[in-house]
Amino acid sequence: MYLSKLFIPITKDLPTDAKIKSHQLMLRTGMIKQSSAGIYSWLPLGFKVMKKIEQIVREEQNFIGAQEMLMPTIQSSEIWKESGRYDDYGEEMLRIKDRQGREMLYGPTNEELITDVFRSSIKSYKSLPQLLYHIQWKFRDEIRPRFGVMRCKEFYMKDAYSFDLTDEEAKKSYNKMFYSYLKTFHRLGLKAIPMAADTGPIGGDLSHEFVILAETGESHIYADKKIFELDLKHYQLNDTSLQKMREDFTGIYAVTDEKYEKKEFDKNVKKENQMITKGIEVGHIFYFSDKYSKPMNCLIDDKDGKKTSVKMGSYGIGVSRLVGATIEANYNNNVMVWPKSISPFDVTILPSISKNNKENLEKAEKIYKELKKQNIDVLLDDVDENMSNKFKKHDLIGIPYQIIIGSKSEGDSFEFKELNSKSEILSLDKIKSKLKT
Ligand code: P5A
Repeated sequence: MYLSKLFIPITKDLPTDAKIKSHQLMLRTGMIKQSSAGIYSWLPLGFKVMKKIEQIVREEQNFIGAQEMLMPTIQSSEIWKESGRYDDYGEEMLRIKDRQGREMLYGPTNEELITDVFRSSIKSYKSLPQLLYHIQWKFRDEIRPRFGVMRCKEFYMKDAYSFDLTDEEAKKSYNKMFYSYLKTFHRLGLKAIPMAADTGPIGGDLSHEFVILAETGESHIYADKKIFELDLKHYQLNDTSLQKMREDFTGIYAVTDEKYEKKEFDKNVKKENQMITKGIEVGHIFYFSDKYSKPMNCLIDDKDGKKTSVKMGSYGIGVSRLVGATIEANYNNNVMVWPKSISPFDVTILPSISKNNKENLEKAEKIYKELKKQNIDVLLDDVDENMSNKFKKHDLIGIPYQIIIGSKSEGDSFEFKELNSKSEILSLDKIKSKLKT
């Protein structure tokens, strides 16, 4: 893509209403555009990053055997009346009526809808376990939407639901998701800490939230640094190993302010390992057994032909929130660097261009074609402006590699820079192989 053709409305001014870095940057680089309070359009650059995140989430859900489907955004109030949550959910639920006067709502979450789908088709324990997920917009009429895409009214969520015969079996599904979440966040270049959590309006008595460290986070975190020494590589996708994984990760002290007690913290964590910081919740998993299946009469036959309520859990990742959260976790010294796995482009070419000299632009175009042939997603800055402005702009956009075509490039060698490190002069072949790894 040529920068001059890209729909990327970069603004020089600092948005006055944006309080945190990710919100400022997303507005300045034209990743999003607010449409009304807490509701955004996703412009090409922002949309590209979100889609990359979505794809990693999808691959890791598929890896543990979860099956993708798609449920609608608009739901009927009937099923929410059956579960008893229609009144409980309160003003966060956006309630609407269709032309027949039927009460509908824009789904804030899908426990009821998936239970309805499940009960109409699965009747026997023989079809269990099942893990289903979709990636879909949600709406919560947040009283104070803030921090851009981090807490908004309309947001994009991956939500998964597990169905098992017994509580014991259901915990195995819970462990699989726990593993999948850690792997997903790792691939996104994030250090996520699982923490025991309150269950709020979703319910149940077993729940973990996954929190990444960032000074601008909404939750305070008290944790043992040892949590970062654990390595997912030591666990495999089988029930025994995953149970051990959950015990290892949850055996290390890590709580948010809701559960923090100084005495406990001091007792459990050595002074030098104590970490007190802030974090952003990027995922949340729940086990609530028959909280929805019982009132909604979602029954299955067990081995003896006896009817029993299916045991369920639900598992959410804030896909749109992750775009902002990743910026918060990576922004440093006025420079943004996207993790390679989700960067909007793999590399950017920056030729020094002037009215009288188009040679560098021609070189850049040649390299552009070469890289494209290798399936490298490349952005060429063909805009006629001085290099210092170009660098400033690209510091905002945060593409991890730059090929700079100016006085230092000679023949087939070019200045190659990994953001936040020194540049080096490399041949195009070397550059290609660096970009491929
Ligand atoms: C789990 C899946 C649920 O809704 N039901 C289905 C359960 N959990 S949750 O914790 O309420 O939300 C899951 C994740 O969605 C993101 N999120 C938000 N993102 C942006 N704006 C919001 N207002 C918002 N609310 C929740 C979070 O990442 C959360 O972990």
